[in-house]
Amino acid sequence: MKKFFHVNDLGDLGAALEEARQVKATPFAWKHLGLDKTIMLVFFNSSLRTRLSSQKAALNLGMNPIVLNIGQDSWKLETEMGVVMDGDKSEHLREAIPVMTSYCDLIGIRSFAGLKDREFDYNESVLRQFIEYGGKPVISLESATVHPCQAFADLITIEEYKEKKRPKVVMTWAPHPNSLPQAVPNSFAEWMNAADVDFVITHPRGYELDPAFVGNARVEYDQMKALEGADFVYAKNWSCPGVTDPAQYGKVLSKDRSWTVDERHMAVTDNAFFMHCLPVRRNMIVSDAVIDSPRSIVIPEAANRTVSAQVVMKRMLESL
Ligand code: AN0
Ligand code: CP
Repeated sequence: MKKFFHVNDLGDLGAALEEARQVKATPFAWKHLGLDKTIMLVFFNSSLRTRLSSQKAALNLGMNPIVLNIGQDSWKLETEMGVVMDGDKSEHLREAIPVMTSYCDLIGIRSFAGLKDREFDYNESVLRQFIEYGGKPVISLESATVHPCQAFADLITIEEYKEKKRPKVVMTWAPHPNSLPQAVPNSFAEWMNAADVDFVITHPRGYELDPAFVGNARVEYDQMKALEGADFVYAKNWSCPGVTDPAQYGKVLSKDRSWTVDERHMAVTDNAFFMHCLPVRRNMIVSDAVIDSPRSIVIPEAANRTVSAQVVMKRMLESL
């Protein structure tokens, strides 16, 4: 495996889930694979889970992780081509990428959407440069449009907790004070469409996700109706994807707290499990009562981030 951005990169999803079960059961069984191998984890943005779970996954495989925080530990990097570099950016990705990849065997990148220029973000312009100029296998650790390590961990978690063969999974938009990327909901939709689940998306009008990710998923604008009979409630905020009006891209169109997932919402589900990728803002995205309830599985969900990252790194090491 040379890149990990989309669900298709894993090939057969059932086989990948079986591999995840094995990795979780015996995490140190492939330590030989990473001997004398190095993974570089490059962060343009903050992270708790991705940073730690990626390092842990690499260590489980016997690999050496090197973590770089761009702009804090390193020079600030320019990402756009053709600009006169007279601002605060000291170095261009064009040089920084091949330099970084000369020191490693695999590379993971966290580079959030800028949420200013839809075309730049939806072309995955930063990640593309890592592929073009890096020449090493690339993992998206949340890039402009996708967060595949999260979505894979989410699917692993749903497989572990499901009480029905084909559970109903509802992804609901929830309010947040800031403008957040669409990477998490995009990937979750992509992965749920590929999985054997009954998938429904609910959000206020104007928050329609890119059709490339929504696929044939059902979209229901009435949140309570969408949640009826749900087995899993997956809450997430995202900013306006700008599908119908690119001028609205990245805007916060609503802060309607009636969308905050609380006991009233959970009451219409089939005793659903509550999920969120974290970090989560309590009493904005979800009420204290729901996230603290026994049906909240946000912590095991986060723990599975090590498992998803390890499967991906294992496959990349196997194909070096
Ligand atoms: C980020 C986002 O919504 O994409 C990271 C989530 C994993 N969240 C925040 O910036 C709060
Ligand atoms: N869920 C997730 O990716 O968390 P971090 O932003 O803390 O890495």
